Amino acid sequence: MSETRIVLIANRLPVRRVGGGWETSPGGLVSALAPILRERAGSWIGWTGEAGDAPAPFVHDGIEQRPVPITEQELEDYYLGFCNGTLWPLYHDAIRPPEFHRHWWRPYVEVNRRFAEEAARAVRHAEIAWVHDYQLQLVPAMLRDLRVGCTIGFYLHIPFPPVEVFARMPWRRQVLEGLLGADVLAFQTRLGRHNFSRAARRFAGAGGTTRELSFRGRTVHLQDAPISIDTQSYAALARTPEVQERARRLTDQLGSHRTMILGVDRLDYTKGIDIRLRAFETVLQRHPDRASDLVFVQVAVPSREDIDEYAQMRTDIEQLVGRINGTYGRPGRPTVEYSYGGLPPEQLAAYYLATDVMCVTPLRDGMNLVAKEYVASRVDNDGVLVLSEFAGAALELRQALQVNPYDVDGVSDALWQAVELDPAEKRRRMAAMRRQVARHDVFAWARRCLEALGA
Ligand code: GDG
Repeated sequence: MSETRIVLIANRLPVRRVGGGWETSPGGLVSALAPILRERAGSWIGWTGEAGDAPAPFVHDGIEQRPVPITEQELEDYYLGFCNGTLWPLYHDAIRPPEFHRHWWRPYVEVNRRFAEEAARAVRHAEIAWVHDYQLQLVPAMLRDLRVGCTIGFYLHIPFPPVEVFARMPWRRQVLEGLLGADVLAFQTRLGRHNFSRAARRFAGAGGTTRELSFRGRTVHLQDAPISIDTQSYAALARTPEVQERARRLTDQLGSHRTMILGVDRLDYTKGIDIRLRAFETVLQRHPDRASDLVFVQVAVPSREDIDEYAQMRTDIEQLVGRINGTYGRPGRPTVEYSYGGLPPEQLAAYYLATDVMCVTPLRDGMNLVAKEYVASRVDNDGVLVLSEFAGAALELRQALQVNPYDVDGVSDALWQAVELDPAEKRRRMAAMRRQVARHDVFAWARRCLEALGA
């Protein structure tokens, strides 16, 4: 790799305000890119998480942070509205009806322009601007129009939907033209890349193939690059005496004779939390004599609570938990242990390590890092992963018990199969999946993306 300077543009900065200062937000993307940006004197452009005026650029942990301001009203219309009420459901197979409002679209354009202008101030000729995710799809073309002469990359973290679904969007041409401003567009999966290529040819007049499009006299390269995790650090955390002790304590608390099934997700309708609970209820109905041997732990991380849809979903899930516990649990011994809130990383690692079965059942998911983190944490080669075939991760984690999350009976069968799986078979499957995530970690992902950008 050469040492070309990189400017990363994402909705959020990799830091958050704590007291009077800033602290780095945890996460795979930040840990993979921070060393690269630091080495190459790079910058990160993004929002601080607080509405209103933005602070002046500052350096944190060796990386220049360039905050972009977002107003309260824009948060409503750009972020909760267009990003999460229009694009998020549309790109996840329209599993909730996307809403199309012109008063959401306009702020999306304005905020994208602000990010592009900030990028143009930060990046110079022959350097690389790397734009991330669905909040900023117009930035590549806007930045190109500002004629900086940099190389422009774009990475989409969520799925790109089939052309029939994408076709509904009133601003489909503008979004495609925005993306086609990039030199390299990267997707989580081959399917995303193919869907995009079709949409670009159908609605934006691009020519070419699923690998390379020609658009307004330029070539746009399409790539699939499945994102991953810092595998080593998950494995190392799982090996610490502290996490091992926490895992033992958790097993004791839940009852060491009970088989633990775990779900960990942002509380989002794409994640299929309700379906897996109904599948678990079906297991209990079919095997009532085993009900006291099973416990389902669901960690639901609060997300987008200001959107009605999400508040309603929380109520529905909590009712379902109540129903299952009312039928199969007893006071002080619930069958579903549900918590609404996040866990500190060491506790999450202990949950991964203690659980017998990990249940990941999104109806559609760009990748799903939780599935990979679980595998990376199983340094004992134990545990079973039940995984939706509609998560990007399913293409790599072939030895998981794969399910169609729309099929409640099928998920229920897989859960039961997981509970009863032969120990040698478990080890064989887990060892194969661990090799996969060890080889294809987030550092390999970053190298692959940056190589395509000539970095
Ligand atoms: C989007 C795409 C794509 C969760 N609960 C806790 C916690 N987490 C962490 C997990 C994981 C992350 O949050 C969730 O990542 P996912 O990939 O599962 O899902 P999204 O948030 O929807 O992410 C997705 C991803 O972008 C990357 O491209 O894979 O498809 O939708 O890292 O560990 N972390 C802690 N406590 C919790 O309770 N500490």
